[in-house]
Amino acid sequence: MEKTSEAFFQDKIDREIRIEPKDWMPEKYRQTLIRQISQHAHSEIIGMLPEGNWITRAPSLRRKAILLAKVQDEAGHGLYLYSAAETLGISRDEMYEQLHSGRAKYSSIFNYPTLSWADIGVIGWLVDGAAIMNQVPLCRSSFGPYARAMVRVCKEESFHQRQGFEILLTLSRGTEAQRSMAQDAINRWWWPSIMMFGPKDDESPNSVQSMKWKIKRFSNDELRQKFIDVTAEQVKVLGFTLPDPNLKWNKARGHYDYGAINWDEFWQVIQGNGPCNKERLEARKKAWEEGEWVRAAASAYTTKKNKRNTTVAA
Ligand code: FAQ
Repeated sequence: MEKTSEAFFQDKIDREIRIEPKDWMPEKYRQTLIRQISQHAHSEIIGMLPEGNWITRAPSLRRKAILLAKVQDEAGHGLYLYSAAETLGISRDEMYEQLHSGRAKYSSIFNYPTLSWADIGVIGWLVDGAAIMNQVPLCRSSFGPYARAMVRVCKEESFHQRQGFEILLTLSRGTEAQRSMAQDAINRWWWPSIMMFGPKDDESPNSVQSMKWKIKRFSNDELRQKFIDVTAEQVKVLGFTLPDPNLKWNKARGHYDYGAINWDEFWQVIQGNGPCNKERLEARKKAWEEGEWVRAAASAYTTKKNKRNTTVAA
């Protein structure tokens, strides 16, 4: 019997051959990637807002320079990811429109406020830490442009994670007030950070197909468990605690057990009802509208330059 295009495609995936933009792919594979990569890109761009809030208030010039560089890196990640999504046939303008109209999702985590300087340490340690746990396997994702973009993103994210840990280590050796500020930030960010991995496996509609297509290499719960196991050890070095009385090493499972996640909160946040959803979208829309003249000037300049080059060539 002759093999269908779909069977050839799955066979390539099974043999670990990367799919490139010009290769045949099922429409659903293309749509799944557009959804995931654009959501990822939007997360990087919206993710600049909570930290951007602290650039002018960072406690020293050194801390300001580091934070500025980190936020700039996130912008770069957003741009590589938009480029990767464009190879699938969607335009950047369409992706922005989906974000601004509220049709596209972005990571739940960026809908929480950054209330103190310690939050910047915790975002680096927990949020970038969770992002790395999720993104390292994406370096082996079946779609070439996504997998290649992830290699650089992950290198930069691991620097971000260490800078966050170092902020917390410094606070842990500081005054009582600094220690309690850091513990408060950990208490507020812990649960939202473990929600970043997405719904539990039996409530994750996309996981089975995405794993068959090797877009995802591990399930949401597997990655969440790995992150909890690593973080439960790291927090001991800092001398702080994670706000979960049920967090206990389970020798038989070889993993930490953990308490119940508030899934109602997670679904509320991704449906637009988190503490900062409205503020975040408003900030992006405002930046888009106020940047209109820059886009117009850049495109007028390109037209002029191309015209001049054509005249010279003629
Ligand atoms: N937030 O069936 P699943 C970062 C949605 S980057 C919002 O499990 P899937 C760097 C999901 O889209 C952080 N929505 O979905 C940084 C789906 O919606 P739909 C972003 C979520 O795709 C650090 C529905 O729920 N990273 O932090 C979330 O198989 C510091 C059902 O879920 C990525 O995007 C959520 N947490 O698995 C930047 C990584 N979870 O459209 C600045 C790439 C799920 O079907 C500062 N993405 N949803 O209605 C992925 O790995 C996957 O897309 C998952 C979700 C694992 C997020």
